[in-house]
Amino acid sequence: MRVTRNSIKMRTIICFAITLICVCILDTILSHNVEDELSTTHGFAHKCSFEQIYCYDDVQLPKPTVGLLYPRASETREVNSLDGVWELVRGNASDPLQGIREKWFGRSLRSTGREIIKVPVPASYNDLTVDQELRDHVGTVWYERHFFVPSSWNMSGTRTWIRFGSIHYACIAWINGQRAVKHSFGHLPFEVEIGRLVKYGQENRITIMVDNRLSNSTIPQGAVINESSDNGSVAVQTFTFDFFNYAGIHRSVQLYTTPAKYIKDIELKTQVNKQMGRIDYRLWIGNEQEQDVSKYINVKLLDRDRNVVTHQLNRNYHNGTLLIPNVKPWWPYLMHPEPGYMYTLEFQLMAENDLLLDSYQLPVGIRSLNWDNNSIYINGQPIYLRGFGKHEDSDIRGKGLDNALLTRDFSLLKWVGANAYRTSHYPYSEESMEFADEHGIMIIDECASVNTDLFQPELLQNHMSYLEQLIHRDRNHASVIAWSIANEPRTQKPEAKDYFGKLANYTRSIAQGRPLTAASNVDKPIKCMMSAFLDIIGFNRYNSWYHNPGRTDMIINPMFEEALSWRQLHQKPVIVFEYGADTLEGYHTLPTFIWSEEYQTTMLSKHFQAFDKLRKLKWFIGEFVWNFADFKTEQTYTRVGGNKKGVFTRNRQPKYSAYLLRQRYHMLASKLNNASLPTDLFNYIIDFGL
Ligand code: GCB
Repeated sequence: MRVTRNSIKMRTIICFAITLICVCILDTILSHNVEDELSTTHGFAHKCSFEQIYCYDDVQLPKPTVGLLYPRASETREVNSLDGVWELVRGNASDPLQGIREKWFGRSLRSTGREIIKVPVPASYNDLTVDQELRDHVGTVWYERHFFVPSSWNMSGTRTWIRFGSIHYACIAWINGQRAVKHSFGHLPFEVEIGRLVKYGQENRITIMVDNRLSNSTIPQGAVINESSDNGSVAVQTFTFDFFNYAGIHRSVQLYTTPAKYIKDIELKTQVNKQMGRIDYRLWIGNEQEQDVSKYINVKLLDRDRNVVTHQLNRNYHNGTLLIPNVKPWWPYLMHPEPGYMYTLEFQLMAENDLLLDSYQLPVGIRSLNWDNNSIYINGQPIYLRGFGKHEDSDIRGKGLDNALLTRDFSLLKWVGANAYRTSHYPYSEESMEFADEHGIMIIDECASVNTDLFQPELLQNHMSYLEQLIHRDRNHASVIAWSIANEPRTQKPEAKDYFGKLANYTRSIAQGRPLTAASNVDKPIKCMMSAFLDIIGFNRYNSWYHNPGRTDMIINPMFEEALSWRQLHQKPVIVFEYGADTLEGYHTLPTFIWSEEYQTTMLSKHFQAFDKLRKLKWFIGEFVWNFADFKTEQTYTRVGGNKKGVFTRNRQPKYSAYLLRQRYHMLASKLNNASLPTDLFNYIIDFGL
């Protein structure tokens, strides 16, 4: 909890409430039909009276997602990327839906006469240019590009799809002027079959309207208010979360093909028992209603060197089990000499005449995951999490996928000896999930509910739907060890109890063998209306920063006492999800002074003492520094160019504290898992024998 920011938060919350009604009325008048199109709820109607606004009886459970396998080329599939340079037109901030009324999607964006900006995809659009209005834009922007679809894809028996890794926040896409798809959550993929919309062997046009506005029912929440400026009334996006509201086409856009009858979806569950590995798989077949020509599936498990380890021919092509003697289990980094061991599971859907119908390869790490009231266990071993809260954030590209940055981040994570991170405060890219699998980095996978307040039924419906899409996307990743359902929701409010009770019940029913957690920041555990529904208790606490700034002598006891009181209340494993201090790189003070590199280092060291006292009690399972790297926030007088609590700079160079943290994390791995220490962990100082 940030004591110094309470007044800002109160003001924002009051604005939220007052302006909510205005925004709704204004939007209804302006754009009723289009808002219907962009709405994240589906014909939601609740019958509760005004006094009972938080009645969730009419909230419908989300429909299970089926499909969305990550596009991978195979003998039967092709993938063409639409990443590259697109054209962008900024919508009118005072009339966000003008482009829909005027049907900009029906012709080239150039013909609107508006300024065209060439922008890369994937990237956030905000920081690409020197235009402040584009950076701070509220409302819609329009993207367009032309592309070819190979004529070879125009065969009966081939389906053409388009898949978007993530667009923030809501969007509608048209192909050659015809509506293809709409989607409303940032950070999650969606796709649509487009064979009926494209011209094969000819040029096609794709137009996408992206709307970055957040409301009281979006995940995360926000409110658009109108404020007077020197140029008249302007729309301002308000929110309480502490990161920049980057927007745009954030992840790759891909065209791909599948055969008519194809492997539509795959679900895996893995276990390890002594030397024996086990994979239970379930397949969904697309177009099954057509005359049933499929006969069987060939399932092959390939090791890292592409040798076939196990092979199975299964006449039941909906589910099956593979047993793997002498399995190489998936282990977290520094818990085993060969961490992150990934196999490849190949499924071949075969026809009666032994012809190959479809083929898909899925990377798989084989491991067991269990938990009880004291710990989480991987392959039967209790784990201790050493890690970070992170952000997808970097200079210029914002939240745009950047494989170079991912490579650097994973290299730093391993250098510093971390074995885990939380995807604070939204799902990270599918590419990063593969990096995590391969490097043995454990993931607490968080949905985009940040600082959730105003717990109305529409929000719950979206929240459940968001978690459903997240769990569907990430369920097959060995690295995912828990689902985080929220960060710092206002759980001291009585209405949070029913809300989180319903949310946790639903999420547990689809949790794919992972525990539920969340990051709480209430000042006393007893006040939290959410934590009783969780399997792992997580909390955020900024002793010596928001609490008692400057006092590094007020860390060990409060941290110890707080963790203990969470434990005493719930008898569940406890983890600290956030602690930290803003630190200006290059600012040094002796004795330590707040914001200096020395202060951050001392603050970490004091926390280590509290964590070691807690570790002795056996139910304390991890420590996550806030944050891995500095990141951009909205403009406020509490942030100098963003949040500076990174142990690394925004440009991914170490601050002074990184060296201390590195010693701690590697020595924890050595103590708990017999990992060998890096030779450069300590610099040579003196030979005491001389
Ligand atoms: C928190 C939030 C995180 C902020 C952090 C801070 O509690 O979870 O999003 O960035 O505090 O530095 O204020």
